[in-house]
Amino acid sequence: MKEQLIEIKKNILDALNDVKDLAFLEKLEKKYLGRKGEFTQALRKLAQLSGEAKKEVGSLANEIKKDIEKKFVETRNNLEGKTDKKGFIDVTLPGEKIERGHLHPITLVQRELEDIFKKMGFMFLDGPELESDYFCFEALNIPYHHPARDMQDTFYIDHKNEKGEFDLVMRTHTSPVQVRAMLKYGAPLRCIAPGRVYRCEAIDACHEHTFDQMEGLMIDKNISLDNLIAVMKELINGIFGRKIETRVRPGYFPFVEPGIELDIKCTICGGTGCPSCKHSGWLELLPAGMVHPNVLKYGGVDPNVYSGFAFGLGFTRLVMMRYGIGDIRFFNSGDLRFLEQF
Ligand code: FA5
Repeated sequence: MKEQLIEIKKNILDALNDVKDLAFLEKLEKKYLGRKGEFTQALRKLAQLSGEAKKEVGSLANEIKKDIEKKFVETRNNLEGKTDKKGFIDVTLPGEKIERGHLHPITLVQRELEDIFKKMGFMFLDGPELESDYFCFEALNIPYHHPARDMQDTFYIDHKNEKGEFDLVMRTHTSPVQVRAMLKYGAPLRCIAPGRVYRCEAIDACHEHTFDQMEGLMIDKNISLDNLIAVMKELINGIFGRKIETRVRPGYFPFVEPGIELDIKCTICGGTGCPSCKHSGWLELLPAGMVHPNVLKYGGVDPNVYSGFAFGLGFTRLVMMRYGIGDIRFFNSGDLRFLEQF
């Protein structure tokens, strides 16, 4: 009987080596291990043995049964594309796609802007988002009780100085970097400082409470409005790669004199009016001006020797116009359907 069991085992293992599909595997399983299968029938004969012979053949039969079942499981796993415990990998299976991250549209345009400004000799700076009242307003020619503070709705942090005044704010604009840069690097100076700013704002298609700006500053001898307009044109042409209609109007900011506003024709509606441009056809994008002498002094730069211009690009709005995004609220929404388009 021992020989018979060994013979059946050999036949089963040989047959399993040739299995090509699950249907055939199931047939074999039935043929050998089913109720009327060859191996099952052979085991039944064990009952006719007695004593030592029954013990000996019984233990061999158990061993063979385990081997056969193991081989059946392995064969089934291979056919179903699973790996066995030894780490078998079927290299012919198609690979699994690994999701890759990508850059946010703001970062993409920021890199383009950095390329444009690098060519004009500007360096890139960073400033703190939690800013002192001094750098955010005071050093920009906006004293504590000046009504110009109301132009920017501000998130104050619950922290007061010895005079009992709130002295820490989430920066409302990137302009504090102007004075920080002058104090650190002196004149002459060319820099841009992109970054996040915060305002207690009523939200709509073109206003967010958290958005990006990019400050620009150039200080040297004999800098004039001509230099400012030339740099602004370079910026607009570089980003849009085509002619975009612009208009310049006077603007008021306590830290520049004179101040201007450069608007671009809305690229979403082409100027006919839509929610992104508050139905005016124009988008306020680039306020700028000649740095006020008081601000130069706060930065330790002599206004009798140096002059300079500064601008505060509405960065998030520029990205909207660049990609034709009709609603600013998409940027902070975290909605992958939006983000995955870039
Ligand atoms: C300023 O923040 C000045 N610091 C800009 C400046 C710098 C002027 C240097 C002169 C010299 P304003 O508050 O206008 O200015 O904001 C600048 C730009 O930010 C706007 O033109 C607009 O494009 C964008 N902006 C303003 N508020 C919002 C908002 N709530 N959501 C999205 N973009 C905004």
